[in-house]
Amino acid sequence: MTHAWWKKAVVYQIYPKSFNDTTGNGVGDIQGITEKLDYLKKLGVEVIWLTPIYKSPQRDNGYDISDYFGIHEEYGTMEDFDHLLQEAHKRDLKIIMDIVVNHTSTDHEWFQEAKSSKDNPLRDFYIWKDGKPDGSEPTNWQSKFGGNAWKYDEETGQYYLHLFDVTQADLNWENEELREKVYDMMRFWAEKGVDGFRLDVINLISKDQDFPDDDGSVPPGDGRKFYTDGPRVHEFMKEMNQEVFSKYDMLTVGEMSSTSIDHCIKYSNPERNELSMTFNFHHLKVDYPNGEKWSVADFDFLKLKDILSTWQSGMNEGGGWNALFWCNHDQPRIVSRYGNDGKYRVESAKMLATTIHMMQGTPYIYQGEEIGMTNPKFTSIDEYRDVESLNIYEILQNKGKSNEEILEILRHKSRDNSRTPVQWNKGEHAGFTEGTPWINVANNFDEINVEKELEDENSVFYHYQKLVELRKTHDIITDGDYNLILADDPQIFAYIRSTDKEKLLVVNNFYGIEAEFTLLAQAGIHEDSKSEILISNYEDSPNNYKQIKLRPYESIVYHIK
Ligand code: TEU
Repeated sequence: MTHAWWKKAVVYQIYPKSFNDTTGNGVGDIQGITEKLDYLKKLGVEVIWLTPIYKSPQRDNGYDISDYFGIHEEYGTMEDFDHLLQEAHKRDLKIIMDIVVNHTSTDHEWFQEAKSSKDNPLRDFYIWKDGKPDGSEPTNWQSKFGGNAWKYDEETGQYYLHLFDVTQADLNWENEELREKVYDMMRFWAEKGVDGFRLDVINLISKDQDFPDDDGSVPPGDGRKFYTDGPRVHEFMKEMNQEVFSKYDMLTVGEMSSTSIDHCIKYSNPERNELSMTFNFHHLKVDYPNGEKWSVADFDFLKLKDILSTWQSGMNEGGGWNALFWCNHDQPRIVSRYGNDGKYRVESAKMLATTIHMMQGTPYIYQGEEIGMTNPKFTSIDEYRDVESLNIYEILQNKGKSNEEILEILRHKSRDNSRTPVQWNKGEHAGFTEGTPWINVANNFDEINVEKELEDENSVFYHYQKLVELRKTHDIITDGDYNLILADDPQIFAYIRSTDKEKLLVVNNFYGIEAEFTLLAQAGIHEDSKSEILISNYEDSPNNYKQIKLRPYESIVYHIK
């Protein structure tokens, strides 16, 4: 079967700030990425996604862009970027850029113009509203980082909308001229030769133009139902595709906040000409009791299986395409979350990797995940840098929570958990910088680092390398149907991938105690089928797949013909 190239690719996400510093200023840089291309080549990935490297005041680490055509000084220059792209392409590595067009930084010249007066021609590039008759905010919508989503501007006497930080003003997609400017900018990067785009919170760009208050009848009542997968979003995506994506051979992946399968099918079914694929986050909310992120709780394993399986089957049936992932720069480290970052760190990191990499879709590996990096377990609020974490600290304090209680929550939930520097070796600052890192390195770097991983043939790194390779050599991973088995088993996540000719049986023990796996006849595997183990995380996993005594976090993939 022939595939669009991105259906068989694995993407590696780089958060430049924390990747590799070559100048000693404590912040990673573009040259630092170029230096590590051979390392990524060794891992076997084909695509690199760079989170924003544009000019930015860095209130939200680059997701607050002040100039889409320039490079943030700490990261280097446009020449450095061109060099990186060239060196990547030399090695058959592709690069996709992060495009943030739901909002810009309030430092962006468009906003500066817009804010200067009510009749400035660029006023309408953003979303301005009068307050309610009593002067209060136009709606009760909440910012994703806490507090009301509207900010009053003294000079012009109106409010502007910011779904994220107060310095991230939402763009007005109803304005056609704005849309054209955005497409021009995208073409600029495409013309440079980048291979695709990751589109930040792209399903939030179309707002209900009535701007109603949220009456809370649909939880969480923060206004999201009026702008999530909003009224004109698919029209805008088609236009973007027509104006930009269709002119190049690109991978386009949309980050979809609080979305649904139906919408993701629409975004990613090739017949609709919108995007290549979508990220959704439902499987990463099974440790939010009653939808509350800012609390500490075990994850709901049955729900996790159900959500991932529903998306596997649903997207397949609707002709959509999933981006597969456990980790990114907004999520805590998966091994500290659904795995075990103590005694069974290596086993559970490998098990989690296998679980997601044997599914249908395009897998994404977030820097450090491939060596089983953990949450850093910071012990003071002074160690945190993330604007969301700092806001929440204050909000929870005002609600009466103690310092220790809040720190415990942040140790589990803060976005900074995944933003600590990549641990390259056991030298000073884990080999990340010769200066003072902008955020502390996790203190387990002498045990967990790239150098050590590369020396150990049983390391987490080589497990990822093998998973990436298997996707290239076995089309069934891309094409096979997905069927969950033992849906109610409280410890085992097992599923079968199948085509007419072959099957993969994927069996994972998600816990640190033994589990008994029995293959039932309903699974549809013939008695006399031949099998081999494709990958496992214990050296001596049993060949007989019908009855298995799984050890802690044991994970085995059988190839059955
Ligand atoms: O994130 C969007 C988003 O909604 C979340 O993942 C967000 O971080 C989380 O809900 C907060 O609890 C994207 C980027 O990935 C993130 O880093 C940016 O901060 C955000 O958009 C704004 O651009």
